[in-house]
Amino acid sequence: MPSLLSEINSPDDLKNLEQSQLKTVADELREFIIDKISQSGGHLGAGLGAVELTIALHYVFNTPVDKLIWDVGHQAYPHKILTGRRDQFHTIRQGGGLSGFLKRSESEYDAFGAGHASTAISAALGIATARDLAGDNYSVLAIVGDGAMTGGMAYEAMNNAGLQKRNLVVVFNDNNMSIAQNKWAFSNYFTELIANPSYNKLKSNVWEITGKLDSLGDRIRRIASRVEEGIKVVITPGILFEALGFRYFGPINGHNIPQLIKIFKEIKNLSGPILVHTVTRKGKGYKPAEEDEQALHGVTPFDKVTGQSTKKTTSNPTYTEVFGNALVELAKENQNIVGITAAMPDGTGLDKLQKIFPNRFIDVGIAEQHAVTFAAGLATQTFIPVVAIYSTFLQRAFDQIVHDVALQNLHVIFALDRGGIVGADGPTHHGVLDFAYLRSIPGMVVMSPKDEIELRNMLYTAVKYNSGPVAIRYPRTQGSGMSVDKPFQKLEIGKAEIVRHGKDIAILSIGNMVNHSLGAAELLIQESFDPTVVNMRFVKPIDEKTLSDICKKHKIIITIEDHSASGGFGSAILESISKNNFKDISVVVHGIPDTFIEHGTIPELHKQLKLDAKGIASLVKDLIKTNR
Ligand SMILES: Cc1ncc(C[n+]2csc(CCOP(=O)(O)OP(=O)(O)O)c2C)c(N)n1
Repeated sequence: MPSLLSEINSPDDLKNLEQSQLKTVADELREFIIDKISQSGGHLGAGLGAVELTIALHYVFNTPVDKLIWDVGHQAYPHKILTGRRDQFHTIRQGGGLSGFLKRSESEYDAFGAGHASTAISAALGIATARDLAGDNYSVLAIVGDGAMTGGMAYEAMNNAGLQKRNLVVVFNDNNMSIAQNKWAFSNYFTELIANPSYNKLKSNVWEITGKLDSLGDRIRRIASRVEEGIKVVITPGILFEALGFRYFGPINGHNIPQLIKIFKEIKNLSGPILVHTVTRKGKGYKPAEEDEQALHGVTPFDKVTGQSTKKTTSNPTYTEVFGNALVELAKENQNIVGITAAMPDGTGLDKLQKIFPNRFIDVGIAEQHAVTFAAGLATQTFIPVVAIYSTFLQRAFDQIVHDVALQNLHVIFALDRGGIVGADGPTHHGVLDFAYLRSIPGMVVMSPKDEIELRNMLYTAVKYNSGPVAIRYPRTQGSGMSVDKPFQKLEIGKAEIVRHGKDIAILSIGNMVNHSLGAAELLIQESFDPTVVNMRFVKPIDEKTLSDICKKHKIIITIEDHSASGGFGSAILESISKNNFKDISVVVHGIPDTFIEHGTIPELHKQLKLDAKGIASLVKDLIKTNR
């Protein structure tokens, strides 16, 4: 018998099924996701937890006319499969394949693009406003996790939605987990409440009593005002949302399809802002993912039976690990060091600090803006905050870096992991704008290490610097595996290092591109070219002394960066050359062109962008030839 899932090519096919068949669809969908993601890797737990929710939403609502706006988008794999992308699903996150997040250009069912958290309610309210202005009539739903609810933007949007009173549904998908344990003050409250037997008994009574949902709000209030303290508990989960102008429904079991369908059908025709609180289990239906929600949030290919990764592990530590270990070493010596993460303790390597100095580790939730100003506050009191945030997510906190940190010249250290091309997560996650947004800020020091030892030394230098904000930017990859068992060394701020002396051309490089440039130099030497290679180390301040020497000895410079060619490291070199009036020098800036780069593996993308050794060598060769 053909599986039900194989017959579903759009939500219309789902709607043609009997409600009693949907449980089978859910089972098949889960199996399909586990099977495919075990081969390709990707986000696992969130999607498994949202299977029934997705089915119920597409069953009840008239998508794509009705709009589903998924927050982050990592939980939208079931949505992708049910909306015509089942047969391409095995290509997810691979070059040329489906995106791992939501993308308007990928499907008309992806009403709004995502990848970063806490944006869905704002986008949904914008769409709802457009609908009303155009005199249209369709439903708009934002599906938001409890992790995403730790981001301030979610409240900014709810506040505005509550005042605008437009028809808008927020489905609050509460699995009590972010990637790590969620840092949401209300989580404990909801968890205790939902687990409370008297609450559950009262709740089912209330559901029976209240009957029709369109009068639920008023009737619950009437009931609650009449009865004892106990029943008041029933309405309290909604108080937060009700105060913001939302009518609250829930909490309901987000794995119970009939219950989900019932509530969605009933709220569909209600007006005003509505919040449906569904309680789900991250990784639902797959034991390893249920048992270790954090580890199986995002996975590399794995063994379906054990849940263990099948990826061959090499022993080289990642830059993240090197950073995490170095920070612990430094924190042992300096009690003022405090590590701050925005919901990514493992991803940033701060979990190491958390284990050893839990008091000096703070996870602020998905709240990058708050993280930065919070760090600024700490820095005013002589603490040394190390704010470890992925380059792409720090984009959010630009004003906080400017206004709260730099303007007051506070000693805050920014550790930007995932600088440069990040691979499978694609354009929402590439960290290719950071040099530009950081170096434009007065007083900011911006550095990027060529290898693991330099990363350690940069962190050490940043701790000792004590004269204002410092940013260190490093890539997602593993290091070279070099021994880092060496004492820390303080670097001179703004001092470059010439790693190869030549005469035909100067290749000025930064960060992970220094090695690629050295690789290019090797290829060029084989063809009798003789390039100079410089590890500039600092995007700000630029080493003008070294640059002056380079300009005197070379006629051509090429700058290489794993960053947008516009406004970054190469631009800093050009500005410096222009300011100092260095003469008779031709400069080519090579980085990422003025376009968003899709997903693929890091080596594939570097190759495509001519940021690998071969690509750099070919550019250099052409330059030398045309300048002869
Ligand atoms: C601005 C921003 N910071 C950090 C992240 C990394 N991130 C991706 S998913 C996630 C957890 C989201 O938790 P939740 O909304 O509860 O969804 P769940 O995975 O539990 O379904 C985080 C922190 C992000 N996508 N965007």
